[in-house]
Order: sequence, then structure tokens, then C-alpha cells
Amino acid sequence: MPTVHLLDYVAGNVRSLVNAIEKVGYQVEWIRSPEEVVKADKLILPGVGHFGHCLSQLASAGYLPALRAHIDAGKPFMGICVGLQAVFSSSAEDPDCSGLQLLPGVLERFDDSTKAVPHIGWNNASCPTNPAIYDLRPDSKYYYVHSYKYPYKPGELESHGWAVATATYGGETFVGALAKGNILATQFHPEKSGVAGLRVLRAFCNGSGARALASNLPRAADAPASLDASEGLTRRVIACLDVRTNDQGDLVVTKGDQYDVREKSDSRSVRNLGKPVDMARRYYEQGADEVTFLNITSFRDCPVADLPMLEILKRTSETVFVPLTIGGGIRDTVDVDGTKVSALEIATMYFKSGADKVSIGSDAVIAAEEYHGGGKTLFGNTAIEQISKAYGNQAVVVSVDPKRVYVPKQDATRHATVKTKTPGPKGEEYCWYACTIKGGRETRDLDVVELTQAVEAMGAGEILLNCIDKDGTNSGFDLELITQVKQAVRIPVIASSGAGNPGHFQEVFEETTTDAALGAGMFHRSEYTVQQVKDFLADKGLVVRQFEG
Ligand code: 1PR
Repeated sequence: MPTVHLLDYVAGNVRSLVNAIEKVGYQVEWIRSPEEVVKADKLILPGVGHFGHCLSQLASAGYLPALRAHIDAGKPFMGICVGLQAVFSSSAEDPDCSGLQLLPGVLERFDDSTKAVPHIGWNNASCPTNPAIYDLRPDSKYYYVHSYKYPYKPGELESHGWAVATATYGGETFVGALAKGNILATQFHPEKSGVAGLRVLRAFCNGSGARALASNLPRAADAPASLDASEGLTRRVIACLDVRTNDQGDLVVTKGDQYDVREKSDSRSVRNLGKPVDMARRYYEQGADEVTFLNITSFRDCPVADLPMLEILKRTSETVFVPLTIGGGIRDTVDVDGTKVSALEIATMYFKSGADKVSIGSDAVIAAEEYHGGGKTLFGNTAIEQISKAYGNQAVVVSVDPKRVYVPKQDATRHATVKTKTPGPKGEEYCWYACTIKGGRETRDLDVVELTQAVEAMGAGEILLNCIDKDGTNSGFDLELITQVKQAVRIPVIASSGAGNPGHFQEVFEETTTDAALGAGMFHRSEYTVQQVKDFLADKGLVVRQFEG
């Protein structure tokens, strides 16, 4: 197999990139010191986390001159995500840190006054003047996850000979991909962008992208006179697999009714809906935009010994090229031999096995209680802070398991209430949402507004918003809960629990500002496929990504 070199300068999830490169027919060799850069022909710089963290690691290890020499020698070079950002001079994220300075320009943060930041999801990378740049296609969608972007100004980069593909999020048009000569840089993650992303990687690896570019060199006069600012972000549909060991000791996908995963029959055995790796692949092929695994009984086991979940991730990431999230048991713990293992170390094991994000449940509730108890103080030692510092906030999801608590009047509790259209058993017109831990087994005196605002302050990048009252009911999402949380935070929110048919997805996207919606039981029971949900949404005029085979 021909070889592609990857720069190994920082801990991060590069397993999916390795898998994607192998999928397009190349083997990966690692570059582990600046001296080794010279042996690379095709070199990829994967970018993870913060601009400053990435660039200062590169600088302190002495990589920058070696990278510039590789590029100056005309050898193929590709930067991904922060790897694209690195080609500019600097970023507002870390103003004191310099980029590779191949291009003048400063990255800016997305404006979060009217939309969620980070920008997470599937968006365009379209280049009206050079539609074939590295096999990027105008109708395809690519997976982005970032808070900083280079704003697109028509003609600016083209006048320096760059071909530029753009995307628009919430009225801000930014650079999605850049190419010139031997250089390709993508703000999106090709390794997470399904078949559309694999095409881009293939065009880089086999040189066809650079050759096509050379025969269609961009000219300043080709730059669009005005911006194409049409919004490209799709409605994200996520498939979730709750995984646990059944009574026979097999790891199975299960699904509860209000978190009770045992059959209603006398046997009370754990409901077994299938094999995790096979089901994840099926959902990927149906067009799921992400796949989430929740290890729902992790609090009983020591997760460090929980090798089957690591194995599930490794095997899934070989065939599923969309983002994978893993939740359950991400917290400081003590291994069976008495060794202390930090939440960061556990998360690292999951990232190395193919996860793109980790989801934290119970531990986030305890951390939020301490945050509020200490007068909204950040101590820097929580799992959320440590993992988001190392891997970026987009890698940290907080999974919330709330339960309704009804009250007769708005001021009957200190908690943030909503006036509900579904009154309580005694006709109560208000409710608040109490956070729970250990899979709903313990209810705490903390509401969802307190929890989500605390974890946002700690650096969480996204909220996975379940609802125990709605879970498994097929009665639709809890729109009142989702609206309350969306108003409380600026990070993206994934609506979860209650989806029973495609109309429920339409409802949650049209009646709330949720950033994504997740389904479980309706997919597992084969009542609907993910594709049917997406076809239905498309029919109703909502933008979705369709699976490219
Ligand atoms: O607390 O950090 O160890 O994480 C445990 C994780 O496991 C949490 O994310 C928690 O939500 C999850 N969990 C724990 N117990 C259960 C259970 O069901 N007994 N599952 C559980 C949570 C909720 C969703 C579900 C949606 C959609 N499952 O993932 O998929 O409700 O279902 P539906 O569309 O069929 O209605 P920690």
C-alpha cells in the first residue's frame, strides 16, 4: 500500500483519520520528530483543540521550520480543522501565538449572539468558480466542528492564487477549504464526512486533486463579485444506542421505557435489541449524521476494565465515517488494582479507540453542584474542564437526565419553572426539571438551567438533553424542556427522548431552536429508518444531508 504521513504532535482522536486513509487505499506512517518530516512525501497535519495549544506544541517541538521546508519543496501538504487555521498568521483564540503564516489573516470567533457556538454539523464547502476542487461537490455536505473561522471576503484569497470553498453559518460566510499548488486545507473533517469526505482524502492522497487544480488555476477575476451567503447547515439526525451487558453477559443494545430497560414480562430480562457495531453501521448507511453510544450501567463497573466498549468503538470507527460519541463512566475512578485513573485518562482511551466526543452524565451534575455551592467558582479540576482543555470544548458533551417536578405556582420553588401545557397529576400548571444521576436512580436539588449554565462555564461544547418522562414513550420530544434549555445556554443542544415518528423530528426542529435531534427506540424497533426521517424532513422543506453511497 502507498504511504501517507501523519504528524503526531498532540494527543487527539486521529484513529478515525487513520481508518479513513486506509479506507481510501493508503497506509499511515507517523512523523514523531521534526527530523522525520523530510522523509514524508504526502504529509497531513490533523488539528485538534485550541489554535494556541496546537501551534505552541508544533513550535516548541521544533516542527515549524520542517513544515515550511516540506511545503516550500512542493510536496503535498494537507491541514485539517486547526490544521487549516494554522496556515494563517494568527487567531483571536490565542492572539499571542503565530500560525505558519502562509497567508496573512486572523481567525475570528463566530458571533454567538444569535446562534449556538461551536458551529457543529454538516455544511457546504462550495467553490462556485472551481467546482471540482479536490472533488468537493456543491451538493455534498461536510462535517464541521469549530468556534473560530476565517471570514470569507470575495477575491481576497483568490488574488493570492488560492482556490476557496465556503460555507455559511448564521449569516457568517467563512472559508471551508483552501487549495493552492501542493497545499490543501479543510476546516471540516474529511474523515468524519462520510463518502463525501473520503473523496477529498482520496483526491489528496492520489494527487488527482492537485493535478486538477493545476489545470484550472484560480484567477482573481474568477472570484465571485458578491457573497453566496445561503445557509448550508443541515438538521442533524442522531441515532443513539444505549448499551449494557445483558443477563447472559453479552454487550447488547437495549432501550428503556422511562429508563427501565427490563422486559415487562415475568422474565424481567434486559431488552436485547441487537449488536452495537452492526446497528451503528446500519444507521450510518441509513444516513445518521452522528452515532452515540451510551454505556448505561457504567456506574456499576470499573470503566477501565470495560474493554468491550473500547472494542466496540474501535470496530465501529473502521466502517462508520461520521462522528461517534461515547458516554457512561467518564469520571475520576479507581481501577480494580487500586490505581487512580482520571476522567481525562478514561476519555483519552475512548478518543484513541475512535470516539470524537465523550459524554458526561452523573459527574457533570456533581461538578455543577460544587460550582454553584462555591458561588459559581471554576476550580479547573473537573472532568469537563480537564477534557475540554486537552481536546477542545467540542469534544465534551454533557448528557442531562431530567425529570419533571410539578408545582402549583411559579414561585412555589427556587428553581426555574416553565408554565406547562401538560399539567401535573393534581392539575399543577408549572414544573421544573430536576437533574438526576446514575441513570435516573437519584434525583438532585439542581435544575436543568443551573446544570447547563454551569457546564457551559466549565467548557462543555454541547448538551445532550434527555427527558426521563418522555424516554421510550413515542409521544414526541419535550418541547418545553428544550425551549427552556436553549434559552439558558449558547452551546448547541441535542433534543432527545420521545421520538416516535418522523413528524416528531419536524415538530422539534420547527417549534424549538434545537441544534440536533436524536432517536433511539423507533430506529431499533425498525418502525422507521433514519433515511425515512430525513426524507420526511426534506419533504417539509428542512435541509438535511442524504447518505452518499
Ligand atoms: O452518568 O456519566 O455514567 O452516564 C450514563 C449515561 O447513560 C447517561 O448519558 C445517561 O443518560 C445514560 N443512561 C443511564 N441509564 C439509562 C437508562 O436508560 N436506564 N439511558 C440511560 C439514557 C436516554 C437516551 C435515549 C433517548 C431516546 N438513555 O439515550 O436514547 O431517551 O430514546 P427514545 O427515542 O427511544 O425515546 P454517566
